[in-house]
Amino acid sequence: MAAFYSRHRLKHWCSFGFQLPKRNLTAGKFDYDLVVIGGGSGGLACSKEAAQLGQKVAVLDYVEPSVRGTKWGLGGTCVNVGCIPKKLMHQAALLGSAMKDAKKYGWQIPEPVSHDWATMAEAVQNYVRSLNWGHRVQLQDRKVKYLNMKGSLVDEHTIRCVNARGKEMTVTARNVVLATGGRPKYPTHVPGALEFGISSDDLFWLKESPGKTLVVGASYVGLECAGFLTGIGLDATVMVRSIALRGFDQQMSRLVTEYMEAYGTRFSWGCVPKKVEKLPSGLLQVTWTDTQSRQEHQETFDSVLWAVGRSPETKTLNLKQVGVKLNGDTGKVIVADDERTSVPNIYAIGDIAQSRPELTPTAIHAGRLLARRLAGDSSKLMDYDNVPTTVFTPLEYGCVGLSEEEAERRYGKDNIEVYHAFYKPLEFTVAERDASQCYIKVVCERDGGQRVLGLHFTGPNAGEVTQGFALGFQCGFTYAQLRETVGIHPTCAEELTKINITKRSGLDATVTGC
Ligand code: FAD
Ligand code: NA7
Repeated sequence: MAAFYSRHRLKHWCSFGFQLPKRNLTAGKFDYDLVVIGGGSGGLACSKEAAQLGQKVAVLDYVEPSVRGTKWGLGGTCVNVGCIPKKLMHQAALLGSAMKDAKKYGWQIPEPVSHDWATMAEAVQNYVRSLNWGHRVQLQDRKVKYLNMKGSLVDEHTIRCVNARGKEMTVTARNVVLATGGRPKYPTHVPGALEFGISSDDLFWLKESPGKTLVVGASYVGLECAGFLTGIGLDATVMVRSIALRGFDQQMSRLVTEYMEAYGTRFSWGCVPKKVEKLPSGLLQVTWTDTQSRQEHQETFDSVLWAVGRSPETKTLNLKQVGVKLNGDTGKVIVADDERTSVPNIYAIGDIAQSRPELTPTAIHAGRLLARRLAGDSSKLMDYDNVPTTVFTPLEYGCVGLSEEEAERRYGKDNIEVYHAFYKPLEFTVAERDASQCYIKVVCERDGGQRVLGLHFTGPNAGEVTQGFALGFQCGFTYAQLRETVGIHPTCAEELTKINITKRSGLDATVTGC
């Protein structure tokens, strides 16, 4: 207690300019208190927080070029080949739709309007490079040693570091955090997949348009990529092996894909790729099988984008030899609630950790909390429940909590109440846009206080809408509290506060009037 008070008082002094003595725990035994392997969302957050709390920290980040040879800078998946370039390209697509709407609102736009990939790509890539630079500066400012080297474990305290030229060194650390993320998978059983296909690691760094594209895989990465490609005017097809958006609420998933189909994305449902061949023209000829009819089909594309999942980067870390246990099926690191692996001083956060959402904010939050625990500053654990997310498809889909299916599975169909509404965003009216897939669903416990179990929203700015309601979720809000919340008019989010038709009633859920 006394220690707490004195540290607390020291922190108070710091706000008046006094310097807090660094709590360097290495005491000469190790080079660092903490070495983080992987400078992505989780690793950067963890290393910066630990350094801020007085630990001596190094972070290793090394990008193995993609199969196609694409490389990028510091910051990991989200910054370079994930959230950031994806959302910016989604924005490029939304602007295309906005331009169509604009005419209805009186804007005179000379026809034909066309999109130039090279301009968009250069702007996006320059922005990403600025983020790479920003991360380097931040590490320097926080006194985190940045090593642009590939790390692997020699023993539980020793890390072998190798740079791009093959130069080697070792560093030692009291604690090690693994945060090496994941990379796209390739269906290596499909001839031509590796030679002729690309992955999301390449798409965002292409200098020239991918042209007519086949996207194989229908999870959110596949749908988002196909969505923005369609939106900027390219011919895009999604090949779906089974269902789209596995793990998400399937009614919402259908609305997302129905909208995409209406918007121009083609779907090949129930199909699997068989081979990819390069024709003398340079076009890629794809042969695939319809799993229902067993018939084979062929079509040519300019690009084939594999979005068939991601593998954790755990293979080259020498984990097994050091005793870090992995899940045999997924290759992910098995972690306890405090992110600790089977080796007590080694932790894993972000996409490589088993049963964690593959999302940037969870990796960042987990990294910060872990740093605080390692520095002895807090004992707070990461709460992985009720993490909100949004799929940035042409019609965005945001959700937090349980899908309807999962709520039924956990509570029983008779023990949940599902409120729903089909609504029309005001901005769609003048623009004469079809709003058939703009839908809201709130899944609640049926009895007691009707605690909200899941909230689902398709429509404009779904991420912004869902983020706000995620706070309610964190506070365990009920249906009654949702209805008592005063809406902001006229918005799409306010429809959530007005929701009153249950699925059970069978009544028409179309919102009419204000
Ligand atoms: P990463 O960010 O992947 O960082 C790992 C780093 O470690 C990389 O830089 C890697 O090169 C490096 N590394 C690997 N091995 C070594 C080694 N041996 N030595 C040194 N360095 C190494 N999440 C969202 O929240 N919102 C989104 O909209 C979103 N969109 C996405 C879109 C796409 C196309 C993809 C692919 C992902 C998206 N994600 C999104 C997921 C998000 O990017 C990841 O969940 C997040 O980046 C995981 O962070 P991480 O710290 O675990 O790993
Ligand atoms: P996911 O979520 O693993 O989904 C992979 C998709 O690819 C899914 O639709 C699969 O269909 C499909 N798939 C997988 N293998 C094949 C083959 N061989 N042929 C055809 N289709 C296939 O991966 P994502 O890359 O979209 O996302 C992974 C994470 O990265 C995500 O959580 C983000 O956080 C970032 P299935 O449903 O198995 O039939």
